[in-house]
Order: sequence, then C-alpha cells, then structure tokens
Amino acid sequence: MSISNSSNLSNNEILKKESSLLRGSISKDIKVNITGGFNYNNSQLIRFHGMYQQDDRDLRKERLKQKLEPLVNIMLRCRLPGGIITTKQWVNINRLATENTLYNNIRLTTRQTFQLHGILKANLKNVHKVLNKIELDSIATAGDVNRNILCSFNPKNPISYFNCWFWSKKISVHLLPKSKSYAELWLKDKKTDLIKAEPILGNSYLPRKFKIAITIPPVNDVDIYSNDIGLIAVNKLNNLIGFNIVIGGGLSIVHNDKKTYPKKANEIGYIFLNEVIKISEAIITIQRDFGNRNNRKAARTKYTLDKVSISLFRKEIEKRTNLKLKPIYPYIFNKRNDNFGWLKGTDKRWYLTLFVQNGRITDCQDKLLKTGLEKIAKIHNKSFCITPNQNIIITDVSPKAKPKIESIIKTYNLINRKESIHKRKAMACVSFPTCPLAMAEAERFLMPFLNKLEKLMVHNNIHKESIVLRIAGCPNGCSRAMLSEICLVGKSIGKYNVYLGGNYEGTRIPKLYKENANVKEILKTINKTSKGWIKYKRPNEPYGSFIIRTNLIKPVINSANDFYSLL
Ligand code: SRM
Ligand code: SF4
Repeated sequence: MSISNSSNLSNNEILKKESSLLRGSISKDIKVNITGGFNYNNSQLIRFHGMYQQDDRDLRKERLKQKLEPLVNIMLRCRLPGGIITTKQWVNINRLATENTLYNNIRLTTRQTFQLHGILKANLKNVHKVLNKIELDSIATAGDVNRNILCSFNPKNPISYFNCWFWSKKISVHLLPKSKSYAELWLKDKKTDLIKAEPILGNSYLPRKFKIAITIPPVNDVDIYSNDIGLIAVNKLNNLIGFNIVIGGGLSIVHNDKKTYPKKANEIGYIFLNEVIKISEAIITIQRDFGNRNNRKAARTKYTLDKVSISLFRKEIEKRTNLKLKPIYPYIFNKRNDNFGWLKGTDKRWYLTLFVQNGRITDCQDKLLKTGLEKIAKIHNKSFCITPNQNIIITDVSPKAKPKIESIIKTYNLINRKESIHKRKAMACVSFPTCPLAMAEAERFLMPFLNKLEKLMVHNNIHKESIVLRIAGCPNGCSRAMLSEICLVGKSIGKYNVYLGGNYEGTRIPKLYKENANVKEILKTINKTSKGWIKYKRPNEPYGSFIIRTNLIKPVINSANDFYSLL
C-alpha cells in the first residue's frame, strides 16, 4: 500500500495539526462576548468536543433586516455507546434542555444518542459541567475521530446483547482522543495536559469522521453496512463468540459529483472477541495513514478501501495485528424496524418501545412526550435506550412497576394510536432550521408528506403494506436514506431526488430514478411504481425487491462502478 500525497494538505489538516491537540484558541474565544459564536478555526475544533456552531435559519432574514448577527448558538451531541442512558441522567438532560437551550427539546439521533440544539455560548461550560457530574460527555461525537458507537438493543438475547454493549463501550473508550483538552477547556479552566501525542489517532487525527456499529443478526436496525467498521455478532448457544467484520461503508454523496458515491461496507472476515480491539485499532490506523488528507470529499474509509483494494487492506490489517482474519460465518438480516409497544425479555422483564416522531422529544398538544418521559424517569430507576431509528425504549421494567408506567403513558398520551405503520417506520434527518447544510426540508416535511402519501396508499389499497421511506435534506444522507426503499434527497427548497431499489433489510443501495421532483411528482412516481408492485408482486415481495426484479432499476452491486450507471 502506498502512502497518500502529503503535500497540498486541506485547510482542516493544517488546522488540526496546529491545534495543540484540539485546543486552538478556544479558551480565549469562549470569553469573547460580542458575538455568540467562535471564530472559524475554533468553530471547527469545538466539533471534536462534540459541538457544532449553528444559527436558526428561519430567523436569518429577519435578523439581517434588523442588522443583527444570525442567532448563533451551539448544538451539543452526547457520547452514548449503544444509546443507553440511565433514567437519572435523563432527568438531568431533560432539565438542561428546559433551562439551557433555545428550543426546549431533546433530539434523538440516528446514531443512538441525543443532541441539545440552541445552547448559548455563555452557558456551554455549565452544560458540560452538568454532563460531567452525571458521568456523561460529548467527546468525539463530531470531528475527524471515531463517533458514537451503535449497538443494537436486544432483550430477546440478553447475554449476547450485554456482551455487545460491553464491546461498544470498550471500543469507544479505546479510540477516544487521549488529549485532555476537553476537560481543560470545558471543566477545569486550567492547563492539565502532559500528553504530547495522540497514540492511536495521531496529532492530525483522522482524515475524516469514522463510524462503528455492532449488531446481532437477524436485526440490522443499525444499518451495519453504512459504517466504516461494522461488527456483526456471531453467537453460539446465545453466547457471543466473535464478530464478522465489514468495513468501508458510507452513504453520503455530493450532487453532480460522480467521484462521490454511497457505498455498502465489504465483508473482510471473522474475528474472535479477544481480537476486536487490536483489529479495530488496525483498521482505524490504516485509514489514518492512507486516507486522503488533501480532499475531504474523498477522505472516508470507503474511498481508501476502493483505492487500495479489499485484499491489500486485509493484508495490511493482518500485518499490523499479526492475526489472521478467518472466513465469514453465515448470517442473515431480515429486520431493522423497532418493535413498538411492550415486549417481554427472556429475563422476564418488560421493555417498552415508544415511537418518537422524528426523534424529537417535545411536548405537543396531543402528546406530552417530554413531560411524560421525565415522569417515567423519576419513578423508574433503570435506563432508557435510544434506538438507531430515533425512538426510545424504556428498559428493564418489573411486572410490578409496569402498571405505574402504563398509567403515565396513558396520562400523557405517549402511545398515540393514530400514528400509522408508515409514520412509525419512516425517518428524516434534522435539516431546517438548524442544519447549515440543509438544501430542502426533511424533519418538518416528513409528516405532512406522509399524510399525502397515506391518502394515496389508501386509495390504492396498499396502506397495510410496509415500505421503508427515508428523507434527507441534502445528499449527506444523515437519515441513512441511501439504504431505504424510497429515498428522497433534498436538492433545493421543495425539490428532491428520488432514489429507488434499496431493500427492506438495508443491504442494498438505491439508485437515482427521478431528479428534482416536487411533492406532486414524487407522489406520482410512487403511485405509478407501487400500483405495479401491488398488481404483479410475488407473495410477500417487498417494494424495493419488486423494483429490482422487474428491472425498473438495475441493482447497485459495486457503487464505484454502477451507482451512476443507467437505470
Ligand atoms: Fe450527519 C453533517 C445531523 C447521522 C452523514 N449531520 C451533519 C451536521 C452536523 C451538519 C454539519 O456538518 O454542520 C448535521 C447537524 C444537523 C442538526 O442541526 O442537528 C447532521 N447526522 C445528523 C443527525 C443528527 C441526523 C438525525 O436526524 O439523526 C445524525 C447524528 C448522528 C450522531 O448521533 O452521531 C447524523 N450523518 C449521519 C449519518 C447516519 C449514520 O451515521 O448512521 C450519516 C450517513 C452515514 C455516513 O456517515 O456515511 C451522516 N452528516 C453526514 C455527512 C456526510 C459525511 C461524508 O461522508 O461526507 C455530513 C457532512 C460532513 O461530514 O461534512 C453530516
Ligand atoms: Fe443536514 Fe444534510 Fe444531514 Fe439533513 S442530511 S441533517 S440536511 S447534513
């Protein structure tokens, strides 16, 4: 393998290298109060500490008219491997959202954690101190590092699940930046760092973000193939014995730039449990050393992998670890949606999955979700689990405690029967008003759009059928739309590209079917294709599979070659 060109480094590379292990001049900048934001360089560096500088895009015009700067504020994303948060922690997070944010809500994300949008700079340290007190942090939830690790929750197989969760925490800690800059900047107010070098990530950190997920087949709610490393649990007699590893997944593209493509991760082999840390470290350091540091659009592991080839990448892993990757154990995926409602675990405890519209924990007129969850958290001294589908599970409920929780559910109307199967399965990213990269609405568009789509489905008598539909406000694809059966990707206000041919299990990338479509045109496209599906489908054939079988779309097999090829 040859090392990538070290001249022409991108600006971010220079910034990282010269940042004194992620400090920059943040400590001075925090104190500047003539602006609500940080200077550009520091606004990039605070990402490594789990924060994004944003402003409310709905208010931009009005504030400009009044000669005010945009309403600059900070979004904070917590580190929460496997999405587990104790109810005690939840009560505190709920309070932070109420008292320290502009929006008074908590946003669950597709990577099993939560974001607090709208924190003012002056309140940041206080927020971090509260997090620290309840043993949470936001280290490395953004920036060119390993992000929050997903781990699929599974009360039907608790022994294997707890083992997987254990590994998600262990890998997360192992791959964290070792710089003490987070503690120094946000918790302590004084220099503490004796560390001169980042042993794993390197002083320039990774070329780009890096993502890891763990799941137990047949469940693929984490969309394992969208990650830089996917660990697929292999069990014997319900005990975790090792992992199949897939690498180099990633979903984002840039509109009209055919050098960018979404890619499904490739299988590289099976490993034993005691090899997980070594192998993960080897993969991340290969990406550190060979990833593109000149062009951020070509810097994810997926491009490194395609550049060097799977066989060379595999050889390099084996060389660095002195281990041999074993052949993949057979596995299948057939499920990735959440099981809504109560489920009894094999441990005889109860688990309640609640639907959270767009992952937004807020109080609406007909559903007081934020208040209701707070009430539950106060009487149920256990944990919540945030799912990769932006929903929440109340875990570990004893038969005795169940009626009390049911009564809170009823009082605050936390299970709203009007939410149809399509609404419960669809996902949208955040998009407007907080996302600076949004090109079209996503979160705010999803429900009104589904209301229209459902009318059409009722008319065509397919409202009981299930289709995985996801919307992203831009081609970064944060709702993992590029692994859905109907994928809508924002192009401009009110216009979306329609991609079809993904499958129900999340194991196939869809392909562009209609460009720049408005709502009417999207509905027309779905109407036409779904009518054909319902008429000619084979028994139990999902929509995405029908689209491929009937040659409406040729399947994407190797993204680098065929994502842009003709239908
Ligand atoms: Fe994402 C950037 C929101 C999951 C691909 N993503 C952003 C930013 C931070 C915009 C920015 O850079 O300023 C968005 C903040 C919006 C806001 O106001 O909150 C944002 N991404 C989200 C979340 C909150 C979407 C959601 O509705 O849940 C998810 C947070 C996950 C987390 O907790 O860590 C989120 N983002 C994803 C995923 C899905 C996943 O990881 O499972 C993807 C596609 C998978 C992948 O990485 O390939 C994703 N987000 C991106 C990208 C494109 C990365 C690339 O390879 O080019 C960007 C832009 C970037 O990094 O330059 C991005
Ligand atoms: Fe923002 Fe685009 Fe991600 Fe949506 S997909 S949250 S619009 S970056």
